[in-house]
Amino acid sequence: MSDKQHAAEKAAEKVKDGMVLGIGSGSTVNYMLKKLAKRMEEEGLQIKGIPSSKKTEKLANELGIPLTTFAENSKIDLAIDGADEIDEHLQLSKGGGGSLVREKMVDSIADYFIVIAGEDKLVKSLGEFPLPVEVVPFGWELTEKRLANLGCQTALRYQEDERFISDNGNYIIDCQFEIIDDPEKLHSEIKSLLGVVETGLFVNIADEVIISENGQLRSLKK
Ligand code: ABF
Repeated sequence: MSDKQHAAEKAAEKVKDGMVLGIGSGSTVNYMLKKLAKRMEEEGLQIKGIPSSKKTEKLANELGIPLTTFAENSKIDLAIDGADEIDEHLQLSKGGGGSLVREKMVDSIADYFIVIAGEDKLVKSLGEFPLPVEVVPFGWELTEKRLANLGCQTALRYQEDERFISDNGNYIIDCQFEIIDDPEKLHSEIKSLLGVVETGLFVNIADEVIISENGQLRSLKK
């Protein structure tokens, strides 16, 4: 079993009967969903999920996991999501899969948010992975210049030769900074730029990180 599957299955064990679960996105979360579906079948566990992407919604439907919306539930008991980078203060860089806006809306409202990953996602400082920033398509060229003025190399995201379009109908600009030594400050600076919808910096949102390294589980908490 891979490290990410190991961490994902451990997190799936933390889901309790009756919970409203925020479901992240990505391959690590997919392992968690499969384990959860198994628990629901074997133990009769009942939950309702709020998915953070259309891809997650599709997989949950295929696995028979009941879903709900913010219209029906304004509260999430537990959210479980992956990340692209995790620093020692539990600050995250996310959005490599392009779902950062919905992920942040889901993860930040949860009473408790667990990040799941293999050890390879742990970093001393964020920034090696280009920071995804979701922007409004209108005038994206201007927004890109504003981002570049903060001192990063920018690249509009493409997928199969087409501009990548997020689940919200927006573009993603990946921003390569040399190092992100103050995620909170950088997030505020980027958020204040006209045309920016959201950044992939998840600052002070994670409550716990479950990491697996060579089959050994570790939990990092705030
Ligand atoms: C989502 O999926 C993201 O925010 C992150 O970009 C990515 C992690 O993917 P994986 O679990 O496939 O490494 O959680």
